Amino acid sequence: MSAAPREFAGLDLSHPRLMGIVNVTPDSFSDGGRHAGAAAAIDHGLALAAAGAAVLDVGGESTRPGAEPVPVEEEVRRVVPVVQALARAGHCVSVDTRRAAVMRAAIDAGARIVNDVTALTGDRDSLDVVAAARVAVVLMHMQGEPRTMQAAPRYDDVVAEVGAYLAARVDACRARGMRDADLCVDPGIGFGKTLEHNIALLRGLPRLRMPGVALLVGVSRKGFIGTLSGIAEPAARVAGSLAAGLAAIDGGADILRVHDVAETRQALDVWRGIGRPV
Ligand code: HH2
Repeated sequence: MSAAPREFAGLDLSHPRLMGIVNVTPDSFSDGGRHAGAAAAIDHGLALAAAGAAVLDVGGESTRPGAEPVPVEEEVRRVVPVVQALARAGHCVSVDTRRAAVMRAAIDAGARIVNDVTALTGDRDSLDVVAAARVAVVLMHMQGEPRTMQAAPRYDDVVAEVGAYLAARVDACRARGMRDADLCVDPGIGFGKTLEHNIALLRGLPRLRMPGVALLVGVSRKGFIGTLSGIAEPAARVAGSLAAGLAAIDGGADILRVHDVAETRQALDVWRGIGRPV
């Protein structure tokens, strides 16, 4: 395994960090509903930061299997006020989007990281936007696209194929002058992957680490945890998410993307306290 990177987006990665998930809830038809959705998301983000999230990941479009795309203007309207308020409060904010226009608007509003489930391939302008703004990026692997990705995912060697894809995306960013300290890769657990693929990737994380580039993993409440535990309700998968998150940390993940920040913080503190090398 290669040496741990020292930083990502200005964050010290000498110990694992948490990215707290801030979903901007689909708003109602009225402006009042829209405002209420933003206010609730801001409050939630502030609570996650207080509970120990180093990054707040603001997203206005669901990428769950089967999800329909949201119009780009609507996505901008959802995320910008939330990014702005959380950045102004002094927090490190990432924007979870596949669209260059949303990236640009969120960066203008104070986002320091772009988190893209298409690794800057989903919009032909996204690499330009990120490289020109000199912000950091999370490059995630996905096979297919959210509407259909779980239909019949196929790989010959999932760890090798995901690793090669991520290495190529890192090279594309380096070729545009981006620094390794602003790059982070993510195997995209659940994005065009069967249970066996997800398990192979979690077991194969040490093979996905690249020197000087951070590694992020998102397992929180995902479907494979339901499959392994028999828990159908995503919000009831906290304990399973902690088990999977610790496995990811053991495999060399630097950052966990989680819904349940306080619970994950507690698990990591105990894990470190008993001397696991995190
Ligand atoms: N997973 C989701 C969304 N964005 N980004 C990264 N980098 N890694 C992930 O694993 C990842 C991600 C899952 O999205 P969704 O199912 O829409 O739900 P939520 O945003 O609540 O996690």
